[in-house]
Amino acid sequence: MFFSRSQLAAALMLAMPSLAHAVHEEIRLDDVVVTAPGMDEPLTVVTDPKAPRQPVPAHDGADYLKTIPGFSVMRKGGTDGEPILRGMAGSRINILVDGQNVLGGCSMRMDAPTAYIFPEAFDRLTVLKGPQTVLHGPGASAGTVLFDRHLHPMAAPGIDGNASLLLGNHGRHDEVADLKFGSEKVYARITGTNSQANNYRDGDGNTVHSEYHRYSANAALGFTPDADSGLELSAAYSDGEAAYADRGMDGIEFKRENLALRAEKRNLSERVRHIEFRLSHNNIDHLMDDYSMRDFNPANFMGWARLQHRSNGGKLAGTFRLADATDLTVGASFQVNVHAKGSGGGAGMMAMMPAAVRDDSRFENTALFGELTHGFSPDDRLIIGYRADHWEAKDKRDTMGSDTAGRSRNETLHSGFVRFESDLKTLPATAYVGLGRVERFPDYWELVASTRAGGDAMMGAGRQSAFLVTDPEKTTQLDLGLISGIGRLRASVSAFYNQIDDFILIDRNPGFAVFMGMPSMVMNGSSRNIDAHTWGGEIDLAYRFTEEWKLNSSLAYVRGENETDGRPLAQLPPLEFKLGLTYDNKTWFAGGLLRMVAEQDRYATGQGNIAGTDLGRSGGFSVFSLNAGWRPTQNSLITAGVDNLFDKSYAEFVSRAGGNGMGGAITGFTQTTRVNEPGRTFWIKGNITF
Ligand SMILES: [Cu+2]
Repeated sequence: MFFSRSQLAAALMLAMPSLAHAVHEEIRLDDVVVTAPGMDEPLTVVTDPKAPRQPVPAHDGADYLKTIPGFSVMRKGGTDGEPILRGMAGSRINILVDGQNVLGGCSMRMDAPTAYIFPEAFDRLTVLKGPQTVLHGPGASAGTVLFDRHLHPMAAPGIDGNASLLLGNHGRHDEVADLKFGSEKVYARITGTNSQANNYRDGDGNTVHSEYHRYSANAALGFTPDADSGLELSAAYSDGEAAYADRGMDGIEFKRENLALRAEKRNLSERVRHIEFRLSHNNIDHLMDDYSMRDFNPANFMGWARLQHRSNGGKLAGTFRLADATDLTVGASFQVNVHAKGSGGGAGMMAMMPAAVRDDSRFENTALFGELTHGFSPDDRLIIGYRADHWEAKDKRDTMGSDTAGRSRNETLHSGFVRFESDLKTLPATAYVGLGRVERFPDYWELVASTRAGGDAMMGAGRQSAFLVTDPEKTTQLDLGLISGIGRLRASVSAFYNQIDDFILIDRNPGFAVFMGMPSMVMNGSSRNIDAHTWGGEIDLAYRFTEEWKLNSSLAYVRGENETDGRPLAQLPPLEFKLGLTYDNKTWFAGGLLRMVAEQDRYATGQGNIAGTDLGRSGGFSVFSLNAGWRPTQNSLITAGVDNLFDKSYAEFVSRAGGNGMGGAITGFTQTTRVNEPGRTFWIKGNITF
């Protein structure tokens, strides 16, 4: 993978032994079942995506992120939730799969980038909070999420890998196999995942329209002529279907075809520490309809829609040692995303009427970036970064669909940050303070899938394009925090305050859109710029009171204001607290997890982001879960759990309306204010490594 800031920091640490980092190594308290991974380095959380997690995640990236303090997930059904970091969703979080931006296709946001990520196929999950890196892509004002596969030579000729099997109630079963075979110089890696679940029941016993089936295959051929060099060519294919509890359609196809090439070289010389090159192609083909996975409802006359996103991307970056304690990473990258759309109206025969899929937009980004790390002393570091993004976007719709058809816009945006980190040996602790600014270009969903604000909901409002009027969003954020390890205690605090100029707000309002030349009533999303600020943070704490017993807890909070409208900023999750107690004697282990979420009485009904809008007040809840497990051998692990032991009926504040079709309830399902979370869920998982 790419030479990240943490690797850079690690490289510097070699030259300058740091107490705080040594402390982390020593008392890093790994949980067998991951419930709330803590911050290891300033603003960085690293977790193993192959480890079991509680509550049992759906087989896509969002639910894996939900265990990390600061993240929440907007539920739409059984899978494909929308990840939200500190209340920020969509392209405010830069989510990369092996360094690639995989943008979903759905204009109704069925497929966040995480819908195409099957975490167990990856080696490492890294979260970088805040606008404190410029290396990974544009616009990441809330943070960066990296799902990575290692490009390492094999230790010895032969075969290694791992496999897992998961079984749960409601027909849940997952199978994963990840195999690597070859020698020290060349390897082949084949990974396959399959996951299936029926509709789950909420705590009241109501069935939620949520069944899904997902599968993926990945094949890679790697050349590793020496320990410092690697070249890998890979191909990936995945598809599946998912029922949605919150809307008038289901996802019938989520096809991803991917080809990628990456090369890296480490330690070329004293001066040239690392060179990295990547090229990738992604093709997303998504189909949704209102008749394949649900009963016919005469109120539904939407038929089907096919949406495609074709992306090409590339990057070249190098890290150079300018002086003993000064490293500079510089690079360039490009990305081209072309979106296409086709739809058919009506149900039954009408739905079969073919409509051409044609391009509706093209977004092009080229960027130059640089990040410098300088150690003033063995204990003090300064990290600064700057990034210039050139954007070119084109509205490729016809005049029936958009009143800015054929128009283009060009913009050059600037982002940067400065951060100071210090290892305070007397505490001991590592403290950091950073100031960052991100200029984020509006994404496809904000510019093309949403109309402009102020449309008068008259016939043809769907044509009132946001393409030329929605401005880039500018976030200026202060981050500060502390990571400490004292004896048996390990704790971290991260706090932030930001001012967001031209925050892109989505208003949900009734309007008209044109389907197949016919005006139809829709709940129209429109985008506009407002000024806002948010503040909050996360605390995590772990205390090992004996060799076997450990307590851990986390707290996350965010609060925000829409200054333009004088209302609370929408889609911000309420205060959340987690408390876990685990016993582990190296052979047997067991744990309990209490998750408490406060009520949310700060909301702005009808306002939000591209994934959803506020539904009103939500009540607080507590959910209790248990897990236990056994390590039969060093290379195998069996875990089992009960999530939501007391079968509590509850929903997250940031959610979508439940059991909700286009013209009322989804036939055969109960309508609920929000999509309720699963009731009592049993699961058992086996992992083997070989
Ligand atoms: Cu869709």
